[in-house]
Amino acid sequence: MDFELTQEQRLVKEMVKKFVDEEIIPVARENDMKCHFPREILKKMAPLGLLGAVIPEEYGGAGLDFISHAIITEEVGRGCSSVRTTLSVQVSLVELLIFNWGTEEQKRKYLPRLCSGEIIGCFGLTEPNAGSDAANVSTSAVLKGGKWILNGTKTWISNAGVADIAIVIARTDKTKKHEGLTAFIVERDKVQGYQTRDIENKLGLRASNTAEMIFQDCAIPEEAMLGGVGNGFKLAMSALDNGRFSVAAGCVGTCQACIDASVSYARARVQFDKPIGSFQLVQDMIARMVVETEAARLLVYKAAHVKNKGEKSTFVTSIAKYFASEAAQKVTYIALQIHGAYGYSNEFPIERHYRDARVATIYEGTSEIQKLIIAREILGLKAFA
Ligand code: COS
Repeated sequence: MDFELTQEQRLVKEMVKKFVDEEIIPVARENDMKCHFPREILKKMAPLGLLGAVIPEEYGGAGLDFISHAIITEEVGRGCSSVRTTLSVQVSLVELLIFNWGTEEQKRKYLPRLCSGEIIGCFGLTEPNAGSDAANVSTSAVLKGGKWILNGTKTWISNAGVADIAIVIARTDKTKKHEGLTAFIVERDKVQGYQTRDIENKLGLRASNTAEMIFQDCAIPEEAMLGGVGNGFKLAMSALDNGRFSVAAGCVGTCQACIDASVSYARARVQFDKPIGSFQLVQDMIARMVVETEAARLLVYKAAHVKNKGEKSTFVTSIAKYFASEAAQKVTYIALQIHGAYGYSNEFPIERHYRDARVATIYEGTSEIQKLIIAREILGLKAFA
């Protein structure tokens, strides 16, 4: 076991840290206030390889390993969870899904354009009645005259309102539950009967896009199917194995941002004639933040290690996602406490991190779902059949 980063991973960290400090952090507050989706930042990330870190170079990616992917995602999360969410969807849910399940033609068609930022992707699984019960999808896909006809509504889909392509999980067989689902790639500007409606007034992630997708007799080509008829549920779960990893890495970044801000605040803020960082109760808070963050980071790296070996990573990923997203709740809470009233205003970034972190224990599978996945692996017993 080697806890040292490789030379390549260190260089990646240095490069992305500089990018985040110079290009993401200075505009994060304003983008949050204006609910502005920062497409211009994505354009700058692409040439650095940040939009396709783990995709092989032959498909337009940077060909990096999953530890590097974690480092990039953590650093972006340190700057802004809205940008990190967009990145997580683009790389972990869309690109890796096409890379792992697509035909050679689909990979060549979409991956270089996704990695270069020419197109943005989204992943449509969740529906009004299919959240934690992901197999309960009712959006239908029926093959008629050589076209798949989609009907139904997806909700809470990150990037949907700004995405050029959407991976959509739909029901192709009503007589089956899990095996009745299939995935499709929908190209927005090539179809009719597909609309999106932005979800406004979110607690956090205000500079990211979240939308509903509405399909009404939307005809897509037969070859738009991804990964085989009946494989939609497995494909969605494998996407979440990567999406949850990315959320976990982003949460480590949020935690690190809170530590950095709290340390400098606790050194500078004087009360009772002393920097508040010299009080033991504040030191207790700093120590708890550091331990939570370090443990979360190591769990993310462990999941990355399993992914680098090409092994199934559901179990370790759920552990990392559960721990890191819960850590982000605790750490943002403590950071706000250290900042006192100043933390309650957006004059300091803590207020934004506090709001942005909240969704991390909910999206891409709640903490409760992660615990069911972890426990059933150990027990060999499922909570529900
Ligand atoms: N990769 C590949 N295949 C997987 C898989 C994975 N990570 N997880 C499950 N599968 C397969 C199983 O192997 C099983 O196939 P077989 O019948 O051939 O063995 C099939 O998929 C059904 O799996 P399972 O029995 O685990 O399905 P459940 O309905 O019990 O799934 C949970 C339960 C709760 C784990 C699942 O529905 C889930 O993760 N829900 C949360 C959804 C979510 O995170 N939504 C967030 C928004 S999406 S961005």
